[in-house]
This record gives sequence, C-alpha cells and structure tokens, in this order.
Amino acid sequence: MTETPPAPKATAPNAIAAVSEARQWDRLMAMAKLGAFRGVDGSEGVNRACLTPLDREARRLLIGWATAIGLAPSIDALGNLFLRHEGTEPGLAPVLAGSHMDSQPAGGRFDGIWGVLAALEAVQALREAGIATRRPIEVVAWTNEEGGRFAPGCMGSMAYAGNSPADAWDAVVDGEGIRFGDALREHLAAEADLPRRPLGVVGGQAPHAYVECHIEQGPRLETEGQDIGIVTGIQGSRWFLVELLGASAHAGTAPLSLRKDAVQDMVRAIAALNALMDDPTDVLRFTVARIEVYPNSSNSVAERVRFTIDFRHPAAKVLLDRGGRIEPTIRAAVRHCAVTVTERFHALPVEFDPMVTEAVARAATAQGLRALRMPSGAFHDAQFMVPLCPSGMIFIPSRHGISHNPAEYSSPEQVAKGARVLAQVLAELADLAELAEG
Ligand code: HGY
Ligand code: MN
Ligand code: MN
Repeated sequence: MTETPPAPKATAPNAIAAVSEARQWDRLMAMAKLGAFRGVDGSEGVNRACLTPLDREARRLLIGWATAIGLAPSIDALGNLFLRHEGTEPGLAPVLAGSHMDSQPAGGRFDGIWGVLAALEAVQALREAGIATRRPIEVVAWTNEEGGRFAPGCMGSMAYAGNSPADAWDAVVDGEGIRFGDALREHLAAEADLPRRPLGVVGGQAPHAYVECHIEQGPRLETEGQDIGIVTGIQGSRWFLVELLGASAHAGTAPLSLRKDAVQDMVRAIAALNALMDDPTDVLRFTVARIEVYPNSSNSVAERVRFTIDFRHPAAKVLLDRGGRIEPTIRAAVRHCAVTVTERFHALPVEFDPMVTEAVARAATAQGLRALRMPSGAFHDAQFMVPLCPSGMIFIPSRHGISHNPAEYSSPEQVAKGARVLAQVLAELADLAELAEG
C-alpha cells in the first residue's frame, strides 16, 4: 500500500537537516575500497568476509569515525561491535540501530554496510543538531550476517538474541578448513583493546527497540517509484547441507552399471527437488548455489558431493511442510549413494512491531517521501531481534533490484533519504530530551 505524503511536518528538523549526504557517501566509498574487486561487467564490487583482516580494517575505520564524535565502542563474545551514544538517562534501555559489515564473496558496496553507516550518520546528525535523547542509542555491527564464509548467516545476532548458544558454530569450517571458533578467537585477540561487554541482553534489560536500514535488494521500490520501504516483516528461510557419498572409480573403465556416482545422484536429487519446489505463483524461493565435488577430477567418478539448499517462503506452514519433505525427496531420488541431510539455518517468518513500522511511516510522510509497506525477501539480523524487542527496517531502492552482485547500487540521494528517515525514527524512539544547549 503506498502512503501519499500530506504536507511535510518533520519532527527533529535540525537532525534531519544535519544528515550529510556527502559525508555518508564518502564513508560508503571508503568502506568499498576494503575488499574492492571488479565484476565481469566492470562494476565495483566488494569481497569482505567476516573475521578477516579486511573485516577488522573496516571495523577500525568505523570505530575511528565513531570515537571522533564521542561514541564509546565495545564488543561481545561473538565480536558484535557496539558504538554507544549516551542518553540523558543512561539507565534506560537503549535503542539499537545498525546492520552488518561482512559481504558476499561477489558482493556489492551497499548490502549491510549502508545500514551501519546510516546509523552512524543519523546519530552524528542528532548530536550535531544538539539533540539530546533520554535513551542511549547504540550503533551495532553484527558478526557474520551473510554466512558466506561460515554458514549459517546471522551468527552474531542469533547469539546476541539467545536464539543459539555462543559456541554453536565453533566447529563450522570455511573453504580453507579454518574453524569458526578459531577465527573468532583470533578476531577477539586482535580487538582485545576494545572494551568487552557481556553477550546478549545486558543486566536483563532488553533493548527498547531495534531499527535496521538496508537496501531492498529487489526491484519493487524502483519499479513502483518509491523512496522508502516500510518493511512489514521478513519471510522464513531454511538452509540445508546435503552430502552424497558414493565411490570414486576410473572414468574409462568402470561400467556405468557398477558406479556409485555422487554427481549423477546429485543431479537426480536436484531434479526431484525442483519438482517439489515448483510454484506457479513464483513466491517460493529455492536455490542450490554451492557444490563441492570430491575428488573433483575429470577422469575420476565423483566419490562425494556436498551441495547447499537455500529454501524460503513467507508462510510458516509452507516453510515447515515443504521443508520437511526435502530430505525424503532426496532419499527417494538417490540411487547409489549414502545420504546425509543437515539443517543449518531455520528462521521462521517474522512480523515487525507497529511501534517501529509506524515511526518509519510517520518519518517518511513528514519528510514528503513516497513510502511502500512491503515484506523482505532477504533475511536480516532484524529477524532475530523480533523476539527480544520491537524491531523494524527501513528500505531504500536497489538499482534494477540487483544485489549479491558487484552491480548493486543505490544513489547518494537515496542513501541520504534513508538516513534522514532513520534520524527521525531514532529521535522518536530514543525519546527526545530537551534540546541540549549550544
Ligand atoms: O541471504 C540473505 O537473505 C541475506 O542477504 N544474507
Ligand atoms: Mn544484508
Ligand atoms: Mn546479503
């Protein structure tokens, strides 16, 4: 449903005016240099995996900008990074705003990082406008949202929200066989100079609210000529890892009738899954995008295949029923291999809280922006904050709906509009104190 903006009636007008399009864009482009690469079409992409030296370099850059304006850094046992703007009543539950800084291996310059920089920009604008808030505001950068290096995604926010134990993924390995637990230990040692805070809700006090700015990563806002997405919720996601174990053999001598060919069984399994996941309405999302073959030699029959499944749907019933048929469908299709199916990620659909969605709607309307209420097809850290506190998201358009691709793009004007809406939402949720003197 599109909101038609009545006459602008912005609250915290000074903060909105203090949002700097140039400063935010310069910071985005500075971050885009860390892990920069050129896509096949010449687009400027980013490959910045979590818990790497590049990730730490980006975090130091962010911490430098934040401490320069008086925000206090801290990290928790999962490496989630918090940058605190103090409120006039420090004991009140804080408002959290942020996103993630890690990217896909062939990622873009905006996914995740814009949400962190928008939160920094909004808080800086509040401070420059001399606006004090009763509640503290904490800019947050969550560890490993993408799940590109270590699966699954959203490890930092899931551990923070108590959805999973902090050591749940220690044994998960990346493509080089490095364990998540070891990479995290190395990361925390490299950031040992930063104050450490307990993981999760500090002192039993959940955040007052959580707001995440993010690019839409789809085509709707651009196609429908909208400035802002008032995100109503996030669809459900389930990730599976499938291992098929056969036997390697000589490609020239082994009769096909005697083979236990893991690749051929994978093809059978994926064909059966395609039939299971057929959806004429094109609402369901089913993706196989990571395949490992062993021994991966052109003249040795494949002994072992591992492939991933990313399955998503907005309806919990479909997510559970259809998702529950994945393993039996694979087992029925496979002829010669031993089958192991492991579920690695299970995120049910969530609805965002009107306390946040209506604050976003009011801010967009007050600032004369066209806004659309819409769900998110991508998962986000906000999904795991929902059980903890009122949560919501602010979307801006993605050019041609492209994301997880170096051609991902939003304009300086679009990211500034998103940050201005966030500034107003934060002013409201963090409860404007009296205008600070000076
Ligand atoms: O995969 C996702 O939905 C998110 O962009 N990591
Ligand atoms: Mn993201
Ligand atoms: Mn992403």
